[in-house]
Amino acid sequence: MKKLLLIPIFIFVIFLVVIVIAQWNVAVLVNVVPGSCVETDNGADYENPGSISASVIIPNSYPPGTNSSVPASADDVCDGDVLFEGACGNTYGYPGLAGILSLNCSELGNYACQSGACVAIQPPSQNLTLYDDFSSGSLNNSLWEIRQDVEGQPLTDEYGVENENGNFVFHILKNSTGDKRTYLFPNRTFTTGDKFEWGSNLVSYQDGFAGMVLLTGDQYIRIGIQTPGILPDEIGVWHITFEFQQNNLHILRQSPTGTILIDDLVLNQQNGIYTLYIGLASWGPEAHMDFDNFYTS
Ligand SMILES: [Ca+2]
Ligand SMILES: [Ca+2]
Ligand SMILES: [Ca+2]
Repeated sequence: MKKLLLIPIFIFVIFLVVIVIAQWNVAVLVNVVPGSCVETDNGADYENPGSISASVIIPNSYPPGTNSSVPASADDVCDGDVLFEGACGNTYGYPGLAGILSLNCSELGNYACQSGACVAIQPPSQNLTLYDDFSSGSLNNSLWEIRQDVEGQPLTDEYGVENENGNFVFHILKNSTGDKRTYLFPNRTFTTGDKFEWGSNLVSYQDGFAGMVLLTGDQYIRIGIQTPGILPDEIGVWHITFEFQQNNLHILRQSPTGTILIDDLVLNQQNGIYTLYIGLASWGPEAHMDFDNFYTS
């Protein structure tokens, strides 16, 4: 009986390895009620966070030879740079199998595991140095302040440095009614020649929200980075660059799927002195963004 089971398991594993090219390993493999396995992404799909659920078959100790089934589910999760990915065997012609596979995202090249998927890391522009990646696990008060919007709305329900899937980030979450906003405020000024880059991870949202940057100091501009219906609102890590040029604020946004958006905003003063608020405004029921990997010139 056991030998019979091992053969399809072996074929299933080999088939996965061949089909996705990446170095998947099998963490868990179980027999499921045929056809009961469903998942929200596409099998061994490292690019998209997903979840899997199935009726798992458990042999009964008595009477011998009989089985029970129990419902089970799992989300794709990260442990450091290792992705644990649920996959249904029916995607690969094995409706009676389901597995949790693991993949070290760094083996794909310039990838890291973030929020249940392997995502491409955007290398920082040349000549930039790390400002903060929150790897200390707490907010460095010499580098940052947490601020309300200059318009005075209350702070969001959650904010602070948190470990999200093995990586410390600055986490902002709003999950109650009302218009709430939280910003990270770098304790430094910017002027002509300065650059500031970061990763802005739009994790989830329902209805009204905006990833926002406020330019303050010698000029005041409210800058929407992501917002549904007006600006792109792709889920995932956005790579944002602010470059202060002579009388011009050059903004580059690279979306998770690689779309590049460039904006140039007129700065009225020559070599003005500016500060930045970087954060999230939400007036819908839920919005979650994480900020990480700030680089500066
Ligand atoms: Ca999957
Ligand atoms: Ca996946
Ligand atoms: Ca980090």
